[in-house]
Amino acid sequence: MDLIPNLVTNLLVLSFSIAVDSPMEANRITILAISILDKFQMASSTLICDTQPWKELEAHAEDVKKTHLRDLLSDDERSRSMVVEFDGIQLDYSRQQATLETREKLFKLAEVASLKEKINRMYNGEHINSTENRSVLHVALRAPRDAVIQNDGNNVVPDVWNVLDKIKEFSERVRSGSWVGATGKELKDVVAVGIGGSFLGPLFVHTALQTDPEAIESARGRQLRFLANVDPIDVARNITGLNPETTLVVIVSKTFTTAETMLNARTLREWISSALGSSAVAKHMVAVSTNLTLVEKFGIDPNNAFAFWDWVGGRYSVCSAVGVLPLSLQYGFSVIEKFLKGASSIDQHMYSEQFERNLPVLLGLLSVWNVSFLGYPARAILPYSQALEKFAPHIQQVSMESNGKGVSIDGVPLPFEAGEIDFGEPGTNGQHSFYQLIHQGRVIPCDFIGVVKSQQPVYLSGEVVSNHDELMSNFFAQPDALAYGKTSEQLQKENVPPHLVPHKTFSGNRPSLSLLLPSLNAYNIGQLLAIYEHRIAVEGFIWGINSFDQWGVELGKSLATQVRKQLNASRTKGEPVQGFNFSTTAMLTRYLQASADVPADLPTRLPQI
Ligand SMILES: *[C@@H]1O[C@H](CO)[C@@H](O)[C@H](O)[C@H]1NC(C)=O
Ligand SMILES: *[C@@H]1O[C@H](CO)[C@@H](O)[C@H](O)[C@H]1NC(C)=O
Ligand SMILES: *[C@@H]1O[C@H](CO)[C@@H](O)[C@H](O)[C@H]1NC(C)=O
Ligand SMILES: *[C@@H]1O[C@H](CO)[C@@H](O)[C@H](O)[C@H]1NC(C)=O
Ligand SMILES: *[C@@H]1O[C@H](CO)[C@@H](O)[C@H](O)[C@H]1NC(C)=O
Ligand SMILES: *[C@@H]1O[C@H](CO)[C@@H](O)[C@H](O)[C@H]1NC(C)=O
Ligand SMILES: CC(=O)N[C@H]1CO[C@H](CO)[C@@H](O)[C@@H]1O
Repeated sequence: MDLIPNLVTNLLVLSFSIAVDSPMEANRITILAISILDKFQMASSTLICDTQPWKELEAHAEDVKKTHLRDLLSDDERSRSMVVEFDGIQLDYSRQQATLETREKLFKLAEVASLKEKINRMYNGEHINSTENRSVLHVALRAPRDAVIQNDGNNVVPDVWNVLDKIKEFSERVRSGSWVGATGKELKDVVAVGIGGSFLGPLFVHTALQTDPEAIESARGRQLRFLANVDPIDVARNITGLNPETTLVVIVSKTFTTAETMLNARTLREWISSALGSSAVAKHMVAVSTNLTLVEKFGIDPNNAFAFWDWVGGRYSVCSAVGVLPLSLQYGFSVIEKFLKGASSIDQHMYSEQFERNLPVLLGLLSVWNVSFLGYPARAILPYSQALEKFAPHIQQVSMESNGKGVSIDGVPLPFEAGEIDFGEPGTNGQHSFYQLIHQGRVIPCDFIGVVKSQQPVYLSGEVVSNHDELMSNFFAQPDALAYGKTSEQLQKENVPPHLVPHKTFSGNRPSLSLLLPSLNAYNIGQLLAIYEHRIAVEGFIWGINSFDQWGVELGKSLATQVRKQLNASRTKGEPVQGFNFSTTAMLTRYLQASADVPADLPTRLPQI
């Protein structure tokens, strides 16, 4: 094992000894020695689970599992030190199955995982998306105008602001009615066509703003809709009631080749041109893409294409033109700028705050603790706000597509599970659905997200509390119900019939954390988004995986290509199904036979609803 380091040392000694007489050769030998050392370090790169802090945490978890949250929570000093506040947001993680010692050990793990260096490398534009040799700079998308963020030696912030300024100008023209449709009518309705990251993030923000008083005012008389799934039912549903004359379609696809998005785009192009003529397309369709050639070929004026960059991953793209364009058309740029500022505030906090007070870092480390040491694979995201209805579906993609990996960043198979299973529903709806399992079945750590001031306060005279206080009573009660549970002794004291005691017992000791936001305006929505984005990055940095690629989505796509070809060949030329295994062949054949009424020459037919 010492062979390589010895060789390197000898080479360096040699290079030193000849440095005066043959400086060129000496230089060459030094470079050789360094590159050998580099390769060696890569090959022997240790997995995080082989480090001492990881092993200590494993041993420590055995101790912590013996404690009950009831006892941990009786220590006020501990609880006090597990509340952190930043920029109006309060995080309480005292109901985590963790002691002060756990926290210290997690910080040690962060150190050996080089967490701080990895965060810095992300912000410094290094190519941390190594499988694709790209930097990961969604933080640049919301950086202030005068910030400097480098990618390959160029400051990208001016490029970001060029696009933001262009969006501001364009959205103002559409909203003021100076940009009109082909028949001279104002464009009041927007359909954003995109899938995955081009859909879930913008839908989350749109849904969250829909009931915010300032956003309501600025969106009066306007509609924003989304079209994601390639299922024709989605087209039918989402264009129902829209008039092409007053509709602007935004096509969102980085490469302008995403199969689902482009078929939906062609469908809406047909919907517009069959009503208004093909020359209407340039007035009614714009694009968010990096491929201007394909945009133009499609019939969209490349001047109406809004750029983003290869250092923006789809699931991290809501702060780029992907989200900012449709959302600004609906709510006006000034509202969306507040959203960007909220995210930027968390970006600066994540970058500069010490770990003890750093919300995303604490959240990320605690998630690793749960998943890797306590063995809880899932997480429930439970916002007590209907406006956050689409938050869990968005985080599902950010988290599961980022961290659902089987190998380390160096390609070594992981002997532990990375990633977590995210799901969730707003409370109190979730309470009437899956909370039973969380209270008495499996242990699923929960994120409770609450808001101090409702977007839509409602009071009824004569009621005990306001409607929002009623909602929040649940937000405060559930975490304690999970943590403390209810013992059989308590039930006996309450004279519960003995045969019901086991059914009414709650084991407790179920971890959760609580995040309390001051309100839910555009700024707070930006903060919440960035906290979760960074939390997920922290988890990936600790596990030592690449949280920024998504190779797992490729295989299904390429197999679908083969099926698509077969369907065309069978329908147009009657070719038998071949090249598939028995099961697929049988089902494809049945599908084709039972749908033989689909015309082979495909005359155009739009949804009829
Ligand atoms: C990665 O990208 C940089 C600059 O963008 C380039 O100089 C370098 O050669 C690339 N590395 C690989 C392995 O492709
Ligand atoms: C449109 O489609 C998506 C699913 O693809 C759905 O989530 C959304 O709510 C639909 N409706 C509107 C009005 O955008
Ligand atoms: C645009 O797409 C075409 C076809 O896929 C490709 O050949 C071309 O290189 C792309 N251009 C850019 C700038 O990505
Ligand atoms: C990383 O690179 C892959 C492949 O180019 C890309 O699809 C992904 O979006 C990148 N991720 C980020 C966060 O930039
Ligand atoms: C573990 O800890 C986090 C952060 O405290 C908590 O919110 C979450 O519910 C837990 N579970 C998982 C799997 O992350
Ligand atoms: C579908 O099949 C027809 C004839 O069988 C062929 O001409 C056409 O190119 C095929 N379409 C595609 C997109 O492969
Ligand atoms: C025996 C057989 O037909 N195997 C096929 C099963 O399906 C895979 C994936 O389509 C094919 O690659 C095999 O050839």
